[in-house]
Amino acid sequence: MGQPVERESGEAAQSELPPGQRIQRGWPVTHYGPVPKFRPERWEFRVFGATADGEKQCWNHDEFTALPHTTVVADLHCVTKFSMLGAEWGGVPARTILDIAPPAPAVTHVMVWAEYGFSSNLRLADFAAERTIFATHKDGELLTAEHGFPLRLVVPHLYAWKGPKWVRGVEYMTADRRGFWEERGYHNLGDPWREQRYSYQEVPGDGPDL
Ligand SMILES: Nc1nc2c(c(=O)[nH]1)N[C@H]1C(S)=C(S)[C@@H](COP(=O)(O)O)O[C@H]1N2
Ligand SMILES: [Mo]
Repeated sequence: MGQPVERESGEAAQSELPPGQRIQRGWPVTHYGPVPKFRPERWEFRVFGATADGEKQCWNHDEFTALPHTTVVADLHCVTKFSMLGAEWGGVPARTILDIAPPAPAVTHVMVWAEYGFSSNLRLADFAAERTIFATHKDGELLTAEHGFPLRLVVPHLYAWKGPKWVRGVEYMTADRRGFWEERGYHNLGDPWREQRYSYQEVPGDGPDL
């Protein structure tokens, strides 16, 4: 797809395979636990923790759906070694959330929370990256339940476990804390171009003590 593009992080061109990955035909479903049922009247997206004004902010489903949308073309790299290339994700950029619900200056990391307490931690810079998106659509179609409807995070430059399906909110944090898979043996940072798959590969500074 298109010409190779230089990226700040040294990330290779979009739709190139990171080391150790192979292309998967179709779109497999990969997650831990059951697929949650979507109840629109109970759904809300919450931003909490170290916000700039100390208040939490909530959007119901109609309000969240009304936020400005954009599209991002990005690959999905599962740590179990399959990749899906060139999907077009539609949704709300993470940067928009940072703009409308700004973090306090001391915030360094975020925890992205999903149904059933699933979570993943990200450095603020990874969350704020230009292509990080809360996706409602893939290739012009609403997400299906098993792929995260009504909302999933896509962090194009990290392994896919860093993008929770069935997202319900973001916690702003002033120190790093491990999320669900990061506590269970996956790398705290998860850069597929550096093959940061497992926590035993971490070097001091990559994450909080296990
Ligand atoms: N809530 C939740 N989100 C999750 C996971 C999970 O276990 N729970 N697994 C992650 C992993 S490991 C991958 S590879 C992708 C898979 O997304 P897909 O099923 O749409 O291909 O979802 C990610 N998001
Ligand atoms: Mo995965």
